[in-house]
Amino acid sequence: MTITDERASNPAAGGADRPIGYGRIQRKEDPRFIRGKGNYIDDIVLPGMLHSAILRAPVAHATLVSIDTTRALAHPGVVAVITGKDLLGLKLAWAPTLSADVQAVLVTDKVRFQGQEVAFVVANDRYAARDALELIDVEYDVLPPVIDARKALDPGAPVIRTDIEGKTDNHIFDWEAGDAAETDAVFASADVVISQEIVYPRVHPAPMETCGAVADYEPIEGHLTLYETTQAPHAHRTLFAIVAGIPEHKIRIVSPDIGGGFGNKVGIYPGYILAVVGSIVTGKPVKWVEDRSENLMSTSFARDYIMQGEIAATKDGTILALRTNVLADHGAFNATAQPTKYPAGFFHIFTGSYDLKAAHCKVTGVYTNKAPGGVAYACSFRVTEAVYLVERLVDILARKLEMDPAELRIKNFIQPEQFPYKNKTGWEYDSGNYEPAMRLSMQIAGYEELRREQKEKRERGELMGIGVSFFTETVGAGPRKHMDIVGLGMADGAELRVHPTGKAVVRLSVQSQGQGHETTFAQIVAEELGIPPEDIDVVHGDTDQTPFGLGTYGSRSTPVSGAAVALVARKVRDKARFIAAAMLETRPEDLEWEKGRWFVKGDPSIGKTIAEISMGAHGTVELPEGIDGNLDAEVTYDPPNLTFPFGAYICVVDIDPGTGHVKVRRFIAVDDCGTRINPMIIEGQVHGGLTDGVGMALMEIIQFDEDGNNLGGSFMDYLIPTAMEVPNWETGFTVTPSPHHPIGAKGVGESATVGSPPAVVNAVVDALAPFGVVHMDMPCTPGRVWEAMQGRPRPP
Ligand code: PCD
Repeated sequence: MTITDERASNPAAGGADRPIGYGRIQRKEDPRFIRGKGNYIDDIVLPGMLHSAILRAPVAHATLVSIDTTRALAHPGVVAVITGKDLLGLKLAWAPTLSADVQAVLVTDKVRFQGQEVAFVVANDRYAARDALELIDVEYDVLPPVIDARKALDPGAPVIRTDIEGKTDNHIFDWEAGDAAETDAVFASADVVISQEIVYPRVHPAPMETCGAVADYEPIEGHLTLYETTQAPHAHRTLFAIVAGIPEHKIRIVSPDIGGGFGNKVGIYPGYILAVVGSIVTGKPVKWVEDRSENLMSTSFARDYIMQGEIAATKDGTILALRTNVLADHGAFNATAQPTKYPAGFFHIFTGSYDLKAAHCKVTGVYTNKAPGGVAYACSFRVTEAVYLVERLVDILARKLEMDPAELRIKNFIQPEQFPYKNKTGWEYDSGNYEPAMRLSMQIAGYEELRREQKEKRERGELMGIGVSFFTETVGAGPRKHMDIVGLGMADGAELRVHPTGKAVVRLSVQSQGQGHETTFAQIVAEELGIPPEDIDVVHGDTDQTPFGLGTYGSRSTPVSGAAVALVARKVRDKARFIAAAMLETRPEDLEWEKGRWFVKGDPSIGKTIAEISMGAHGTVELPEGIDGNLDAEVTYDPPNLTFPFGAYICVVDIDPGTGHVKVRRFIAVDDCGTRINPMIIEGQVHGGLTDGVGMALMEIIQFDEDGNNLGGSFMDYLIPTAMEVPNWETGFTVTPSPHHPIGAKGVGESATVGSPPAVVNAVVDALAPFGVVHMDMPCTPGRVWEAMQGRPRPP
């Protein structure tokens, strides 16, 4: 392991950057990954293990008339075929979702989206299972589907959720935040009002590894071991106990290495439950792994918000108020992952980074005949949608007022002395210092020079666009008194043991999917105790070995679990002081800490290192009253607030006037995630998120035809960016620590996905300004850009 202690101050950060625990060290998990020795779900092979496949509905909306499994059962190698009727008998046909709705595990009455689970085949091998799917005879009676969310509430629209007693429409919820009357009053007297419908289309997290599970039910002890691609092993265990009626202490969830989560692996999908049922029914371990199309068509989508947004401002560009009305397409079951009290997630952070007089938002959720989900794909619960809305609107305002979009933003920023800042919809931003971040990104970009270049090019008819965005994220959910998921408070645990020789193991309730937790969480302990990171083992992803906690999503691991780890290390340090005092025959209050050791005040030559203290604790030293013989501790951390990282992004695009093709020429990203642990990992997180953002802005969309056929069900149609489509990222940072986090860190994992789509679209629209284009909806594909140039913008 290369350790370069990155303690040198960073001029751009005003000298404040002091990365934690040796800073930019290489990732401890990478030797295993780059040698192909990772252990993913499909690598798990248990003795006698069976394989499975799911029959999926070919249509979006249909009554299930009959289903005949005789031919499939007779197929060689097939061990069991399970239908919805079988599940009804087991009371497992419907499972609770993360949003207090239910979802069909297998269809019993009606198909509600194309790709829905209809039957489950268990066989000796994968091929037999797949082949048998074609031998299941199903008769459907096709019904008219609801595909356009705008028509979901029309009188006479087909009712999708006939399973809900008394349901006569497709309405799920209405939710609002802010003060409507106050906001309307500000709008009524404003000099300038701009308004725009902005669509954030349906996209998919599309992680490299699809979802999968291996279920191993042991009938004698009644013990279930479930290997699963999950971002939240403990929450899944509790839900499985509730759904399957297996006592919680007899369930072990193991989440091994995960090939990307991005929110896709938060929910509980029918496939996981079916693997368990398959194992119970056959008495053998059962593996289920979905293919790419199954992943894109049936597991959680993200976004799908139709937003009508408005800004009220003065003539000189002071933003006064924001209001929006949103139609949220939740698909056939409301399975959105978010804290219970927030049906639209944290969308009400849509006031962004600006100091406003008033704000109001209303969100209406509807059912359609599409896959359920609405996951926080690389976004803390709808913050992506919120940031996209406000950052597009601010750009539209800048155009209207003929102001520079960066200067307009700077003029309206919440000022450093206003933090902690209470916004108009109930959030308290912990800390921020926005203008330096914006100015730094402008400096890296050479902003004025770019504008000059653009002017010249415009005169020559070339299409160059410069897009600015500024975002505030809302991560680290969340205080237990406000936030829970299906009744489980959003806290996280950490356990730390220092072994007699001074090596340590820290056990986490969160679950890495590639973010590098094995490295960064060891770094936090290293910072607090002075044990080198390579001597600290990080254990996660196994409910039998780790403390309870809600898991990894919404960039909450560092804000919540990272805090737990810092505090558990401090607990150990405090205990070590008593033991060191006993060893040195002095009083604890006469000792002073320096990284890695307690020493006698005034005589640094007399002291004990953590390793010596640990040996003392486990050895023969006489321990003080009330101190037991170990250096272990545990903590459950309930965050007092979320953390609010932020960033300033600038994107430069060139558009080919002949084809409408958008090339992202440059992208400058300045991020502030408070105290940084590992700058290299942070850069990796930012690079990944920016790539995601370019993908959504330019090419990714899950679309449907009018019959409800999914048109984005493979990587032939659902395009994701490669190295060819992205530029060399130019990153910078500022450091504004979180005042309430023990080490001042904020999350960063999703920041770039949140901040980059508006920067790219703002750049595209800026390039198209000569054509009078004020807005265009994502993805800005060549076809759509070309149509916009002809004055014919196409709705998604
Ligand atoms: N960090 C540092 N410093 C600071 C912060 C942070 O260093 N200040 C680092 C840490 O430690 C880690 C990372 O960085 O390692 C991240 O973090 P965060 O922010 O805390 O986050 P998390 O929790 O850990 O994670 C999560 C995220 C999310 S959420 C998502 S989407 C994505 C991201 O993460 N995903 C992923 N990133 C990533 N990466 C990878 N590789 N893979 C993946 O999958 Mo969601 O809600 O789920 O949608």
